[in-house]
Amino acid sequence: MNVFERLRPPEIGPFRTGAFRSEHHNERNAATLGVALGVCFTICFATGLYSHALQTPPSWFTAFPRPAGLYRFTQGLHIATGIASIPLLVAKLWTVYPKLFTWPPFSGVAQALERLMLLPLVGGALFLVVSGVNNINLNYRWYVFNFRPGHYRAAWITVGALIVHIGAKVSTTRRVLGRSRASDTPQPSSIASPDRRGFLGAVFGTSALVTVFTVGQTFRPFRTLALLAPRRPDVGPQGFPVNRTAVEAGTANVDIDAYRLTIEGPGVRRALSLRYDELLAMPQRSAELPIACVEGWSASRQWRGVPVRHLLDLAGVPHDTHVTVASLQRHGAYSTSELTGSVTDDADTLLALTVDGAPLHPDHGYPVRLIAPNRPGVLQTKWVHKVSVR
Ligand code: HEM
Ligand SMILES: Nc1nc2c(c(=O)[nH]1)N[C@H]1C(S)=C(S)[C@@H](COP(=O)(O)O)O[C@H]1N2
Ligand SMILES: [Mo]
Repeated sequence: MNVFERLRPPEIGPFRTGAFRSEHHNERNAATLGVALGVCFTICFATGLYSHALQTPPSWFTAFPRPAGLYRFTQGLHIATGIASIPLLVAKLWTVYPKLFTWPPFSGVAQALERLMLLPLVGGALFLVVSGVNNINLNYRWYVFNFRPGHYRAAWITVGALIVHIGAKVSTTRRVLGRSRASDTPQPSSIASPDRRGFLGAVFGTSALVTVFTVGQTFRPFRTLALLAPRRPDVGPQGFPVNRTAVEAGTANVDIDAYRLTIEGPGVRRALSLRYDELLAMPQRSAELPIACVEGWSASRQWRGVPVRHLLDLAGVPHDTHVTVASLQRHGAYSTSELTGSVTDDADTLLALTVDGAPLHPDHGYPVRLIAPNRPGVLQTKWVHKVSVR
């Protein structure tokens, strides 16, 4: 006799036989929701790794500036899919939670391990959505950890546990989902009742609704519906959002007569120091490019300014050179950003002076900001005053 059989818990509460009576706690619901969650998490993982690589490039990765709107799409998708997965996750956990009370809890070492892996799987999944939603709502104060490293590690842990989970459940999933599709014979009522379809319909419907009410933050046709989104892409100075204002950054009162943009460092042949009016008098280029915030909102604008490549040519800097752009903002993670040669050499990588035909609003980086194709918003440095070449 198995030790768990002898240690059988009393017939009370959730351990009673027949304690869970809802017909929705079934394998088909669990499998259907599992497949949907698997798809969502795979999309989140891939788009998240791309976002990570752009901000913290591993040695083998080089940012590519085209297509210009790719990051806008991948990060919009990350947030949309992440949010869509919340109702699915809640429903999935509700569907399977009676299994917590099955007895015996496991019948062998393999099953014990598989069930143990549910801890990182469930914990990691909950952590990802809670930390993610918290981050896009700008609740930074609430943090006891650093969002990016925490979310990043949780993603690896969750996906690792997910792979084990898929391995353990693939045959059950095939069995319960294959059956109804393959046959035209009538289904037993507990399996394909209108009620069961109603349950999944409600879950997927909720998921679709929360998506519709948030994607407007990046998908313009839905912008008026972005009721659940922290940002509306058309609200803010000059008609689009601001992440850190000039007052917050300490760059609100730039003395434009004293302002100089410098191109300097050991890598330049001729150091440059340019006044604002000299910049305005240089050859300008226009480009329509999005600000694509890592938090999922994005807004496409018409920018005009001096191509970074043009300034580097004047300074005698060869092509394919890595540069650092620095802001007048002294502190904070976004006060500088790195541009690889592939980005600096793109004709649309600009030090922008105007947006939609008007000088930049202080909150959007007056007098000069960086704007480059296919780049996370955090790297589109505002209030730029220096380009350093090593
Ligand atoms: C509601 C759900 C989610 C939301 C709102 C969310 C939000 C975010 C945000 C805002 C970022 C950008 C962070 C930054 O660079 O500052 C991010 C990055 C990332 N996310 Fe999510 N996320 C969610 C779910 C997930 C899931 C389910 C996974 C994986 C399975 C995932 C994996 C990642 C990864 C790997 C990164 C890159 C982190 C880094 O740059 O170090 N996320 N997420
Ligand atoms: N110097 C500086 N530049 C910055 C930031 C910042 O905090 N400081 N925030 C970045 C972030 S997170 C985004 S999304 C974009 C937003 O640009 P916007 O405020 O003009 O819309 O600016 C980026 N440039
Ligand atoms: Mo951002």
